[in-house]
Amino acid sequence: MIGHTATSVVTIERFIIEQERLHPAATGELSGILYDLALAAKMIANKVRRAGLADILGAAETSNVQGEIQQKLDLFANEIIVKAMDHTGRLCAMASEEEADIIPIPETFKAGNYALLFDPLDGSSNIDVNVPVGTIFSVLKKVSDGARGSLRDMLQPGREQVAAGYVIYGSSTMLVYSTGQGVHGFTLDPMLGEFLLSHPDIRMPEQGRYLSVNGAYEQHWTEPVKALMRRYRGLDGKREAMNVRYVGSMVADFHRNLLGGGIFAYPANTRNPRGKLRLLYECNPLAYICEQAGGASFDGARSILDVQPTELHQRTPIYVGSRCDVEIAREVLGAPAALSS
Ligand code: FDP
Repeated sequence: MIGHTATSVVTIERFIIEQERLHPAATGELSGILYDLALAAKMIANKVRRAGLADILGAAETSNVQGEIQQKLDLFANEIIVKAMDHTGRLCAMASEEEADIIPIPETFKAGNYALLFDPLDGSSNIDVNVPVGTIFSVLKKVSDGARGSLRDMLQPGREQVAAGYVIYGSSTMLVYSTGQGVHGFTLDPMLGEFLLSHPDIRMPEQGRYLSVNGAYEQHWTEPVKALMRRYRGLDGKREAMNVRYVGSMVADFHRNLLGGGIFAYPANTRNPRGKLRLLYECNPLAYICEQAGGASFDGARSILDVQPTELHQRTPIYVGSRCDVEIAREVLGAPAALSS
């Protein structure tokens, strides 16, 4: 682990370079992807910050721009990421929650050795009410044979991720990522326009305080899921009650639980038997971060990271968070195998 003193200012660029030096065989390609994502995050943060001004700016700008700022921020974020990444020669293809098919690298640009999957603006229904939203990303190594990427590169289990992370556009903008050597968080200094290391080597508490779940679906949960939620809330007398905190923006709920301890759950229910959240764009990257920070993940049968994806926009039930709290899910939901770390 790299030692930094409290007074040393470590930019994300310096941190990535220092991490890269720990791997003599590294080509710098993955580091380049992370810088490019940090740049895209700054551009999206800039748009998100102005979202609340849309009505006021409307007086000075065209109504088209006004509409775009407010309603199409997720499409803007999508375009920002695609344009920041497609020409770099580092990616073989991309996939986005906003697009039906994989996004090829244009023939005019060189293709690289990595695939990028992302949710450009998670929780975007919260934009209008000034609640934090986020960007989530996952990086996989190219495994297909052709010169350019294919669906096969995208449909790899989460355990194969070589990097994953998220950006939260909250009271400050933070980028949190892992390349498999712990989880590190950077806060955007708006005056410098730089992400600075603020949360080195984040460890998730073993047992958490917070339960993040949308209780409005209780009537549609199965009996085991109802029993599990009663356990978390201390209603069966078998554990201390957790505090229920649900923002409804997965990145925000996950981020709070990562730092404070807790579990985020989006169970399957009778209306959504496969859950709601997307395996490749949301669940895999956050499960990877969580497990890297000492937490765990579960889909009702196994770790999220062990699920073999079969389609790009696959959904999955998810329980992700503090290790002991996820163990309880396994115990109560009766999954056969022990969780892998
Ligand atoms: P949203 O629909 O606002 O984009 O990914 C989808 C997501 O938000 C998550 O961020 C959030 O945790 C979840 O859906 C909220 O869904 P419910 O409203 O069904 O609870």
